Amino acid sequence: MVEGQLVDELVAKYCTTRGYRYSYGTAGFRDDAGRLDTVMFATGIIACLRSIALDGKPVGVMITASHNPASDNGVKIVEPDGSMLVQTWETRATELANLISSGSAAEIRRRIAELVTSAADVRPRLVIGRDSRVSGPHLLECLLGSANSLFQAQIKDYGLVTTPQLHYLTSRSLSVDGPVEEEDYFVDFSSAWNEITRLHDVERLPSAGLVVDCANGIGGPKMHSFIPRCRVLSEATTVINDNCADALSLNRGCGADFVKTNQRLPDGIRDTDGDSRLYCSFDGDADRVVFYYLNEDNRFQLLDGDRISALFAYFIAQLLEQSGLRSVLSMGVVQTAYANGSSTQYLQNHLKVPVTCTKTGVKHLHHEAVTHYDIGIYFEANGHGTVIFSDHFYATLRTQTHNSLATKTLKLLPQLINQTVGDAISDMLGVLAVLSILKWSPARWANEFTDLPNLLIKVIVPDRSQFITTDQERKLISPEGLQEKIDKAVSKFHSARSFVRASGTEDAVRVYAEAATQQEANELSAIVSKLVL
Ligand code: 16G
Ligand code: ZN
Repeated sequence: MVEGQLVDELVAKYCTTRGYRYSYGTAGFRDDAGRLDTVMFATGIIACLRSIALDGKPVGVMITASHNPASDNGVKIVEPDGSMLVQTWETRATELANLISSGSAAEIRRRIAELVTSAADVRPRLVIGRDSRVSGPHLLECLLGSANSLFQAQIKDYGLVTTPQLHYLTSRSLSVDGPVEEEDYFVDFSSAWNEITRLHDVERLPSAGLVVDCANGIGGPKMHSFIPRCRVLSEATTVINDNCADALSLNRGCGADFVKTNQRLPDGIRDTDGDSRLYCSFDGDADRVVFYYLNEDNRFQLLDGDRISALFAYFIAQLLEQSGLRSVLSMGVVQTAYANGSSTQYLQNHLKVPVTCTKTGVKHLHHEAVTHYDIGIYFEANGHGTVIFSDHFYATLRTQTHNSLATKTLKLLPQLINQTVGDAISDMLGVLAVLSILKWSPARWANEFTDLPNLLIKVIVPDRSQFITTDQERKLISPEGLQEKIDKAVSKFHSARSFVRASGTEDAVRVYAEAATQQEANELSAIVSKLVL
């Protein structure tokens, strides 16, 4: 039985940000860091209850606001297998945070007592990490305030880690008896890299070096720990924007989101640097990566999530063919409506690989990839994604006695790729391994298809909740009549497509337009933007 007085004391001490409305959205709770104390306290309770409901299995908690400005922060809960929190529990998290934020003292006391006493007599286990934001330690204290005082949780705090590290360490804590350390992450992925590059006699990268922009986030120090363990890369890699001690520089003028949104080089790289190097940018918590290079005219060329999917699909299809497994193992790509139409055409018509479209947000893509394919490749155009391999994939490869180079490579790939969630470091390794094995320069990679010109803009509307979509966000059913008008506008342009959806992370709607020429895409975008206002 929980003492009412204890609850009162804890709420008074840790829930100083009351009166706000909170919502556990696409990527957990996210807000200005100064408004999150109450959310963290509520998240401590929900994470413990989730662990108890799963018989004391380790549940992950990551404190991060990814690519948001340095003054924001956030938190998300990770299932014991490393995947995102199941949806029904997202609702519970939202409800509890709002009750503590706005309920009366008596209501809060009653609800918390109910939750704690109805939980089975199991000691919960939490695996915690945070990114480099200065608000992290204080928010962690608020989370521990409930997890320790109400549940006496068993806690493993990994301190500063990337989001994908936390997902990986959570799933390892489930599968391994005994202590799991951050070192395991470094060892597992660097060993896979060293093995696959040795198998293919890779002695150099197919570009004149690699430059990694770490968004001045937690990816910077992690890359410095990781890269020296990797053969070839240790000599070929330059890490920039790695100053996570300068709190305000996080995601500022650099990082995956900046590069993708502005379609330009981040601070720290000049277009006079054109020297056939390959560049990539992580976001603030290193779960997203996009690549780019400077072409012969020193012009910036982006290689985004669509390109990463296409590269993996090309390579794995070839391996399946060579090992005679193309008809035994199913492989498909999952995209969102933002995927460039050319990439979808390329996958379906050129590579003959099935493509499915889902709603925006990693959990939707992940679910689709797991449900449909033995090898499920999913990337959002913004660089969020990974490749996942089914039990049937592993079982099939175990029965392969004739170990050709292709079969050996297929066996190694799953170890190189963090399957729990998109991971900038491991995705980067995957891309570099494929490029090195194929001996493809960045320009050769870009040559596979030409993107349709497009434009993505944000429009501020009075009420974005009016914009309700269907068909994986490709069509509007509300406001009434708007979709017909968009269709009519689209029909006036060549190879055109446009859709409108409410953002899940900002108070705005997003308008995407794509057409045969940039001028047409811009015109279409202007027409549709006017229609939504
Ligand atoms: C979140 C999602 C990201 C998605 C973005 C869309 C996760 C971990 N993150 O950041 O995948 O692309 O939202 O934002 O799922 P929007 O709804 O504002 O367009
Ligand atoms: Zn992120």
